[in-house]
This record gives sequence, C-alpha cells and structure tokens, in this order.
Amino acid sequence: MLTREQVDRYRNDGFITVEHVLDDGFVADLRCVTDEFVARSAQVTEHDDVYDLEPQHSAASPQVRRIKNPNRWHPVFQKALEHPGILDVVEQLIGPGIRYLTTKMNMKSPGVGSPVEWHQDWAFYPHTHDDILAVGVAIDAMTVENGCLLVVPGSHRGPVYEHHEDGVFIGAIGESIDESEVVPVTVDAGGISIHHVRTLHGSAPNRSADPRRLLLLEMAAVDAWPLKGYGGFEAFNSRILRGAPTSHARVEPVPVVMPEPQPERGGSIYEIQTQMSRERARLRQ
Ligand SMILES: O=C(O)CCC(=O)C(=O)O
Repeated sequence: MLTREQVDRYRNDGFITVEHVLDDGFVADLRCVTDEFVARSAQVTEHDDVYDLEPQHSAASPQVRRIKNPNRWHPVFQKALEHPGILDVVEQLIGPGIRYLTTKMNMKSPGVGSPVEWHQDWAFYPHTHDDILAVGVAIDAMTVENGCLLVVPGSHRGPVYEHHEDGVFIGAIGESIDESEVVPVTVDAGGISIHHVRTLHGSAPNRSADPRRLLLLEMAAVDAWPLKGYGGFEAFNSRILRGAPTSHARVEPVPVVMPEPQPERGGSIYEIQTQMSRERARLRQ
C-alpha cells in the first residue's frame, strides 16, 4: 500500500515509483517467458499482432521492441496484470473500480533500443475523464544508461498538447522540453513506476550493455469511457480488474485533442513517431 506522502507525490508530480512489488521468482518467470518470445520472433520478418520489431531485426539477431498485448499470449503476463500488490496501489490512486486498457512489453536491447519521443498518453486515448495511469513493471532495473522513462513532473496538471505535425497525428509534441525539468524514473527490477495519463514522458535509446524491459499496464477508473475505439460493452467489461461494470460515464472538463487524422501508417507509437520530421525528434541519437 502507498503512504499518504506517496499518494500526494503522485497527485503533485504525476508519477511515482514503488520498489519491491514483485518477488524475485516472479521477475525471473517474466524474464524467462519474455526471452522465449524474443527467440520465437526469429521466425517473423514483419510487425504482426504479437511483435513490433526493431529496424535491425533479423532471424540471426532477433530484435523486438514490443510484445503487444502480452497478457493475451501468456498467463504469466495476465498474472502480472492481476497482481494484488499492483492493483492495491492503483486502487488507492484511481479506484475502487479499475479497468485495463492495454498491456505491452516495451524492450530496449543493449545498444539498440528505440527511443520514444515526448508525448502524453492522453493524446492516444482520450476518455471522459483522466483518472487513467500506466503502471510500468520493471523486469530489469531501469537506469538512465539503459533508457529508463523520463518525465516532466507536474506536467499532468498543465496543458494538453497537440501531437500533430502538418495537421496529422504523429504521437509526439512539437514543443521543446526544458532539460532542467526532466526527471529520470529509475527503479529496480521487481519495482513499478506509475505515471498519470497526462504526464509528459519519453525515453532515450539504450546506451548500456544491459537490457531494459518494461511491462506497461495501462489502467483507468471503470467510469472513464473512451472517446475513440469503444469495442462494445461485453469486451469493455471483460477488462475490469476490480469493481463492477457500470453504464455511467463520469464526464469532467478535461481538454481533449483527438488523435485524428491518423498518419498514413498507423500501428504502434514507434511506427507513428517515425513519420515525424527529424527537427521534431528530441530523444533520437
Ligand atoms: O517504453 C518506453 O520507454 C516508453 C513507452 C511509452 O511511453 C509508451 O509506450 O507510451
């Protein structure tokens, strides 16, 4: 459980870290299954429903930057999604009812890992209110050297930015970030980070010899309804992790810029962000 001080810090800064949430055995299981997925990706040559591949990917040297919706493909990831230690923390922040939106295992292999440019998750999935967050489960230690998340504390209370270039959604902001405000979100393996859906964040390439694998679990209060891509009541309710389904939508006056029109090539954040101009890129090498 979080202390009052940790809850206040989340409300004020728009992110927190909590160490020692998963035990070593569980982290080892997550690593082992993730390694198996990466090994199997040798048979894949293009992005598909499971894999988002690094540009350097090959059969001889498989390089995966994301396993998409990993809880669909293996029970160990579903177990992480339902982990009581994680849900107890999330419940304190946005509960009592919790629905997950999506899951993803974002990976940065040593010397390869793709950066993620500055963005707010809110730009990708606006809802009727913003009691929405992303839990990052560190299956490796997250360090500055291996490309941990970077955040701008307090930005979740600031503007909702356009993530458009030339009138097209490209999933990254155009404004420059004041480097002195950026905070690295470091956490040991088995710990978690949590960031608010409006917190500005990104991450740099992995410049170390160590892997950086972060299981992201995106969760919302059950009464947050998506403004885009509602897939039907049954599917919606099947993603409830705590609490009961509701037909009520809590509507709050949160600014929204819809992620439209979509770019020519849709897909993951990596794919979308590669369509922006070089001048806009801030975290690339
Ligand atoms: O994996 C990362 O470093 C950042 C990922 C992220 O911000 C996202 O997938 O929305």
